[in-house]
Amino acid sequence: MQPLQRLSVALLLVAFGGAWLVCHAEEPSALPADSAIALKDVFKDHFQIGVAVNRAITTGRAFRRSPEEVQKDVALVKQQFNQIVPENDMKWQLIHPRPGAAGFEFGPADAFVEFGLSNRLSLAGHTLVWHSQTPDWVFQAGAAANGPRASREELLERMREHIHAVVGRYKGKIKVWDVVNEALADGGPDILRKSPWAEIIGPDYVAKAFEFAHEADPDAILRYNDYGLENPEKRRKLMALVKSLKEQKAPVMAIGSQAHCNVSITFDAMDQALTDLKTLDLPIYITELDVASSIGGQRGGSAAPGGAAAADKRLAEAYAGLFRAFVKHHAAIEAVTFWGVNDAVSWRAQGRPLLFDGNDQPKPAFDAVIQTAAGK
Ligand code: 9MR
Repeated sequence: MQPLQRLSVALLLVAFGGAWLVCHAEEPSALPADSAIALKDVFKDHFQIGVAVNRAITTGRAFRRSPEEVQKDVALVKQQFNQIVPENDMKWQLIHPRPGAAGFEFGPADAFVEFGLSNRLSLAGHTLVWHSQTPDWVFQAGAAANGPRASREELLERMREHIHAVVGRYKGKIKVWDVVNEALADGGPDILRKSPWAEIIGPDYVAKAFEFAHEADPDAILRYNDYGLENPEKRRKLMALVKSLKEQKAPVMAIGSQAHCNVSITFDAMDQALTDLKTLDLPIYITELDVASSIGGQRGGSAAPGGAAAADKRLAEAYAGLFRAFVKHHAAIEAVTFWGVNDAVSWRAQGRPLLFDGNDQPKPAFDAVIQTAAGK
């Protein structure tokens, strides 16, 4: 700044004096220290950068976080991301808890859509058909609490009604849907897991769900979404399922790879996964990215050895490997979506698996990810 400019800035400050200072002093610092750098900008030539948001963020109402924390989380979403997905609010149990047309609870899902549209964020819907978080009545004859199971025809009709109601409501607003979630079996020879969907309808339930979603919104991109695709055996099943869906002429239009990883993940593992998935010739979305850095189970586990700094370093290395692979294959990847905005709200908070800490400050893994955009 030239001396003359400096002088005029100083005069301006004196002129607006107290009011300026009070105004700014009262605003909580909502942005990370280096607020100039945003993931969505750094990767704008590669893919969208998304985040799963919870109800506190979309409604602004404090839930497990203080009002100030929620305000900071909202600011971080707007600053860093250009795509959102609801972490829970479109799951059957929450959006359609009771039978019949009057059994829907659209309020929180509407709030998600409104939040996204008013902040010009791309919207993904999650999820229409899943073995988990689906009320028992869905699988019962007459939607009764107990009694015999529904027939194939009855369950297909219930699935059709649900998909038409949910996808139809947000037609033209939600551009991409996780139509079927986690249908693949873990381990064993079976391709599909034994879920009530598969048991009652049969293996074509997956194709049917895609047909119904396509009827409800012919312009929506319809994803098949699953986890563990870094594992070659699970990936083989995914590829068999998608090939079979294509043979059935089901409108499967994209692959969702959740990518709930652990710190042992490497560039090579993700590179190989993406190389294989690309042979399906469908766009790939990384839908639920996080990297747990604690040891132990998925949700918890003991503290990482070597303390926080060592854990931060390992996490940064793991994320760098992943993003180097994403950048290498960026032409096939539409979006990379993190499963939560920060460590405090993550479903596996103890594993501190995200790029921002519980105060919404960027961790070393954030810097490592940013570096990869420039091919480092
Ligand atoms: O993060 C979600 C958590 O808050 C829910 O309790 C849980 C059950 O609905 O689902 C979590 O999200 C899951 C996602 O919907 C599907 N893939 C695995 C995710 C992590 O469990």
